[in-house]
Amino acid sequence: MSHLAQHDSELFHILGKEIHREESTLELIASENFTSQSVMEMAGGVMTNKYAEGYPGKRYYGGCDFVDEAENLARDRLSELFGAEYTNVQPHSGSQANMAALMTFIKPGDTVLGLDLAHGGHLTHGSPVNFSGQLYNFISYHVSRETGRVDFNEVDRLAKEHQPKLIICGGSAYPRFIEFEMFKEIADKSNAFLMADIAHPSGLVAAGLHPSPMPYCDVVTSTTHKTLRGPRGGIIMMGKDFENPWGKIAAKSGRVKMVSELIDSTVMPGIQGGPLMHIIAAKAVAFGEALKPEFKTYAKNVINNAKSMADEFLKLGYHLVSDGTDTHVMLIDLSTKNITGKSAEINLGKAGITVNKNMVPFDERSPFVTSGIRVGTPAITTRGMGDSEIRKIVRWMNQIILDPDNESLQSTIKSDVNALCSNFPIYSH
Ligand code: DSN
Repeated sequence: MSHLAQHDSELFHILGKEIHREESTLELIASENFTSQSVMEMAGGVMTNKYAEGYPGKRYYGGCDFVDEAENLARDRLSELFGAEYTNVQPHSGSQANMAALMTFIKPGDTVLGLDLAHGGHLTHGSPVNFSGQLYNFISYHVSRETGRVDFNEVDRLAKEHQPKLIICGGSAYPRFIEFEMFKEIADKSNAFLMADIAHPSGLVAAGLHPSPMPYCDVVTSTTHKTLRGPRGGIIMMGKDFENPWGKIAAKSGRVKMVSELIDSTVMPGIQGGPLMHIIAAKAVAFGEALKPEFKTYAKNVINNAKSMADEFLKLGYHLVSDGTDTHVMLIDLSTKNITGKSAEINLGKAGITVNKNMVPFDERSPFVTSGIRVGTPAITTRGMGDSEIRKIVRWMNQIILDPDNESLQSTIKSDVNALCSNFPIYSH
């Protein structure tokens, strides 16, 4: 740090402001978290210097002995964490993990079912502004208006009608357990591959507190920086590897290639070049942390805190999509509160409470305005906050949502937020 201060005071100053922001505000964005200092040390370390295109033992560059050790450790720990026979730790992000999985299992133009973005899905699950919606024929399924949960009658009907090659389950704003078993039944009936995107609940899955996709899904993708609390990045896994059904032959041996080999080559050289070895090594650190018993306690606290948060919002008369949560995330429909998601995000931000505006199912507003906000507990739980802090935070949020233009209220709450945060420091120095 002193080097940065000495050699680039401009960036050092910007970094200082970001550290202060993270320490002094309440991070309720459901996809964010605070990594350990060990993870950051590895992510900021010398492995950033190394080119290592290829995979351990089969690189296109010399000098890879130690990055090979780090990548092997990352893969082994990840396999142990999720009970996965195959893992790939190289995707730079969740979107690249999804791109690699889709490009391995299906061809451009093929039909895929994915959860609509406004109903909790993700850009890479078929949004028309994303590669997924542009390369493949995505058909969206939705949540039911009554329950806020995936409408399996619709998924079943769409699968029969469109005979998809692949179905994606999971998303970025789905507060309930992903129903892998139900999706598997439907995928089997239409002979479709089943892909799970567990970017959001992966830490809860790792802790055994959310059902595992491994017995049901052909391929599973995730990010590493949300509930899993690692560095920013992506991963791909398979519970069981299998002979590829497309008859692709390995050039040298003449044998049929396994799907794992196809995924590996889709990631590199298919869509990525040099892997980020510092990040892969930092993923290994995070997976090691997630294998410890303390991580299970953390994940349990994340869910308990989300339940307290949901309970307090419901008591105050808010409409939560699906009426609550099983996980770390809640989607709050503000359409009866006379405020847009955009205005709530801005005004809560002025009081030091960070959330993101989010479309809600059947939203009539645009994604830039929205009728809802998404909130989550992974980051504040890492700080050590619990039930009483959570209820206090929700009451502050309620005051601001009911009186969004009251600047003096925002500034009073901001001081309270600062005081609360100072009792729960993230990094000790
Ligand atoms: N942007 C992520 C999220 O906030 O959930 C998903 O990619």
